[in-house]
Amino acid sequence: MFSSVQSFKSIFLKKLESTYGKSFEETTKQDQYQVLGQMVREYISEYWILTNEKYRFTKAKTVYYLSIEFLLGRLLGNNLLNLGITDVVKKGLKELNINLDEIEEAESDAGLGNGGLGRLAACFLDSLASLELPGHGCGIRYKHGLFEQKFVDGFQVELPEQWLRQGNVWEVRKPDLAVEIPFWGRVQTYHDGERLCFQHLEAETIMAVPYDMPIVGYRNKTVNALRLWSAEPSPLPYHKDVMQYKKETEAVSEILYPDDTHDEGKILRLKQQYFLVAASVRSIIRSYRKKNNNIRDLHEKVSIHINDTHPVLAIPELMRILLDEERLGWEEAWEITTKTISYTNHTTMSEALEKWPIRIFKPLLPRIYMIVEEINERFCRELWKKYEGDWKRIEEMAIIAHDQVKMAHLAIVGSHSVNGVAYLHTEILKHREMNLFYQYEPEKFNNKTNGITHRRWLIKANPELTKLIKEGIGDKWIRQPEQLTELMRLKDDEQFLIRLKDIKQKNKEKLALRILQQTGTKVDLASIFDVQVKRLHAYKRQLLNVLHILYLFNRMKEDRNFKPYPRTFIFGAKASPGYYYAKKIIKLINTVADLVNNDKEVCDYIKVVFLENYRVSLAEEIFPAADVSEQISTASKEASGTGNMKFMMNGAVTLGTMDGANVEIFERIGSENIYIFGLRAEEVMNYYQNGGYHSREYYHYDRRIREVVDGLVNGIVSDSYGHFEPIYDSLLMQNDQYFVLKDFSSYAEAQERIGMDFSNVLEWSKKSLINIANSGYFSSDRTIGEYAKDIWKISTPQNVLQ
Ligand code: 26W
Repeated sequence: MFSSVQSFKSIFLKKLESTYGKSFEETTKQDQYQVLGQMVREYISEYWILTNEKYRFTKAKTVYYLSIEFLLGRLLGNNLLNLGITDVVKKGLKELNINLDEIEEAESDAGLGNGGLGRLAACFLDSLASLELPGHGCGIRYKHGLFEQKFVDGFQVELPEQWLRQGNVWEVRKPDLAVEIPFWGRVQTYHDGERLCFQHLEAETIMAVPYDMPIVGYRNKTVNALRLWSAEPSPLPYHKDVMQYKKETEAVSEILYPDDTHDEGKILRLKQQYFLVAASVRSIIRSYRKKNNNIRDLHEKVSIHINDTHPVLAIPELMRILLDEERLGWEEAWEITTKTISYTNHTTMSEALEKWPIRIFKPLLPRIYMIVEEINERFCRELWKKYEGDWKRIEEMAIIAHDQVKMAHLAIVGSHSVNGVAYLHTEILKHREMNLFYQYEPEKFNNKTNGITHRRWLIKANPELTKLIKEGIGDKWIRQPEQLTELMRLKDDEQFLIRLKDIKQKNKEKLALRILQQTGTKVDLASIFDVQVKRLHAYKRQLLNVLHILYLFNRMKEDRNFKPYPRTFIFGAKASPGYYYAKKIIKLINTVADLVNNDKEVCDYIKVVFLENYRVSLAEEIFPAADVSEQISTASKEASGTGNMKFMMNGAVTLGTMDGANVEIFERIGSENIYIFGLRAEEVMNYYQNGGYHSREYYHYDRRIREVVDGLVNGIVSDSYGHFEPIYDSLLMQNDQYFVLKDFSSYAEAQERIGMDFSNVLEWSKKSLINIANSGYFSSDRTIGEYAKDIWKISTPQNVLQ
């Protein structure tokens, strides 16, 4: 089918016409996408079957990555790349006068995630398959992914996302593998001889139907699966009101919660979590049972990873199966469970730590609640042995306390490995946030610094740069990204540096076109493209960025001789619909954009662009075009960041705080190739503990700050729609929790250095090259290699069937 341009072309044409019953000329880009997608999926299925046979035959240990989010983005281009058939397809289409890029644009993003955590899961799947590791994802097939964002008068408006409107060519529905998940009802105990048994009665069941999506490895014939569960009514509902029952069931996989970090505590969310976990664990056990007969060896063949605490009910669910269905004893079941499960923490922000009130938990999941209670009791008893009399410690560590179930505590207690996502983050977990648990079981804790797949974020997103790198150092780095360090040989090669700069320039031109199309703003191609794209959060400090823009504006207005190096400030960010403050910041950025872009004296030097609906496919256009990467979170708050790595790999230079993985980027490239500013994590944490920060002093003593902050309320950036008092108040009345004013001057100073350094074309290009050369470490292949070896104990199976 893809063996030659000719055969591809003829099959494509025939299929196109037979599928749609119209002549080739009449088909739309969407028709063409659908048919090409189907062809690719068919091609994949052959390898999919072989991969599964290999796994079955070798009985290889398998990891299941449970995640409430998978932010995949588009799949066509990525699958073509990994299958190694991009060129054949591109050439064939070209002969038909079709541009592959346009077909790719007909695909909607699979946006089943909020941000970092969900995208990390997607990168991990790509790496697992590319490293030929037996590892599958388990998630929810939300009918609506993360909302579509529009700006109306500068305000964010959310529209329901509709990724399944045209169907999904990549998925395979497997109704024969559906499983029933019970909710509500009551638990009855009875005796079977000596044994106390439990029965869940009068439950309301929901059917979980799996849809499998192929995850294609990079040119290695490996195809793993992402199994997404869809909620449907059970065939025999005992309900009288069938319509009502249908609606309530389908609600479970209707929508992705658009909230990151704020735990809303809604029943539906807990339902989603148990739905994911119960369906996944049942299907994991079923597949284990097909190949193995002793359930006691489960942990030798299966590893279950929980991505943050959202799937933590996998722990009591596995216990339930081992106890109630397999009839093992508690100790035995517990040992198997903890040896099977491992857990990653993605945030230390207390608002994000999940806690469920017993009043919600217990009636919804009666049997699971009993098990959690017993886990808690046994755990507290163990603690008592070690810390007899230390009530306070035991209370603080308990899984159930003050009428709440603490999901992070359950995750730590019920797994054999707990990891953070960057060196600094893990240290903070060990020595602050989870210190009591670290004291109790230090050997559980470990770090796995995040990574990104260089296949999507470099090879796919930046083909020109990929070509240049190949010319410079060959292509070993494609399978071994750490080999990118070979580029260091070229750091003084002027010709190479010029070509690198030219590619950046081309990518900037492409992005400028997109900006013009979407916003009507014309940007200066010679300006610095200074980019901040990520979820909108107070701690990520988009505010610091925009206040600095206002400062540049003020200064230009008051001093006609002040001419900053021209800059285009580019933003992309969604705010959680209920996050009032974040939405204010969006309005502020849009208001500042209006002010700056329409000011005759300023707009030749500064432009502000806020791109709507930031998502994976847009990100792929943005990273390759960035000169400066804004990673300016309050130190200690950003667990890792992964955007920072995508920018770096595409040759942008970081302007950042010593936070998350920025610290590790800094360590690899040295201070000349990154712009570091602001408080360190230690200092921030000391201020939180001991006080001593008074934001008003910075307001009073720094005229730049005063003018900018006053501008929020005195009419400069306020308009008929709204003033920015809440932001003003957060800075002055609530003592600026995120140290925006404290870090302002060192940020402004770093920006000034950037302005000066950028004009030295060769020097800047060298920084860019050094960033690229050292980005291989941040490939998710390295990260997944570490998880596989240290946590999951899985390896590439022997290829038995040639
Ligand atoms: C309770 C709702 C909720 C939803 C999502 C709480 C917390 C989350 C996530 C933990 C938020 C998240 O995406 N965290 C990000 O994870 C990335 C991948 O590890 C890190 O790079 C980011 O620093 C971290 O903010």
